Amino acid sequence: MRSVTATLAAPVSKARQAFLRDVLEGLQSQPKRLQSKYFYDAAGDALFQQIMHCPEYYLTRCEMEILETQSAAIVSAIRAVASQADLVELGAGDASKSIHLLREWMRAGIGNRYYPIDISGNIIRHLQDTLPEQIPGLDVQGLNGEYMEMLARSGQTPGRARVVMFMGSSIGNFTPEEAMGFLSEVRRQLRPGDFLLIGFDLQKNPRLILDAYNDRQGFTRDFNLNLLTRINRELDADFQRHHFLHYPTYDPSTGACKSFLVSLRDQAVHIGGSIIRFRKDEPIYMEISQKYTPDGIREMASSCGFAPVKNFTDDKNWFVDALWQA
Ligand code: AVJ
Repeated sequence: MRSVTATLAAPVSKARQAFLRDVLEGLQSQPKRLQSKYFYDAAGDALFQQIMHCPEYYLTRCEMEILETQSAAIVSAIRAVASQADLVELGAGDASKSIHLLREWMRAGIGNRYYPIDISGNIIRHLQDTLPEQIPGLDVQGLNGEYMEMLARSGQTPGRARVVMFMGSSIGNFTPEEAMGFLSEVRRQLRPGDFLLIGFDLQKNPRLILDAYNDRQGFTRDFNLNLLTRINRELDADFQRHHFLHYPTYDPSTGACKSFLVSLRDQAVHIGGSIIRFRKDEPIYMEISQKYTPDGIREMASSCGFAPVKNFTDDKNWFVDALWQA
């Protein structure tokens, strides 16, 4: 039985097809690029956990400080306008930061429904299992899928406002133009009076930013190289990781923090039946983590149809959770 199934072609899932299409399209463009949303397979999830514990990666600690110390203030700013509301979180992850807000949310009696949205089914199952125990009375309605589709699915309960959370500087993985398109789309799904709570990493000493994406232990390098390993495994490819150099950059004049993998030699790589050629020193653009200024954040709000309500920052002023109203 085993040998029979082994000779059958592996089922070509829709997800694999989309992954292959995106990878080939990206590597056949000029300049070559890959999409950072594919970083997060099981190994990528584990590496991102390691990154979050690195001394150089300040983002998580800054936002944790904001939510630990200012969740009550965030909830009262919302409560001042909306007496009852549902919470929706885009890219909820393990919710280790959001849990502080959820506690205040329940305490304030503003609502008990929480819709965590995540592309990882494992994450959603985990939240569904653990959160109701940690926060008695919380009604967790996990949604596994793409942000916009699931946001539409979460729907609007008549008589209740919605508060959409998009934390952790996930918005940074869009270019400013892409971010504008994405947030305008979120706005279209909301009604006047609804809220968006969104995390932005701020422009600061360029050295600090570059170090955060170039940790000494090499987790960020492995996080980038892991996508090549994932492509090898899932798309029948033959990348050799040691023939690529991880090259992180930060441009303080634009706030663009970009990472590249640079080919160390002329080489050809087979991917799902296609051949991709690399010249020595040719880069693959892997990820952007855009950094913003307070002015840039305000401008982003108004060009996407939101009114800024209040900014919540950490003690060092390195990170902002901005509360906007539709
Ligand atoms: C998960 C998107 C917030 O861009 O800072 C960390 C991902 N990339 N180190 C970020 C990441 C390299 C991270 N976000």
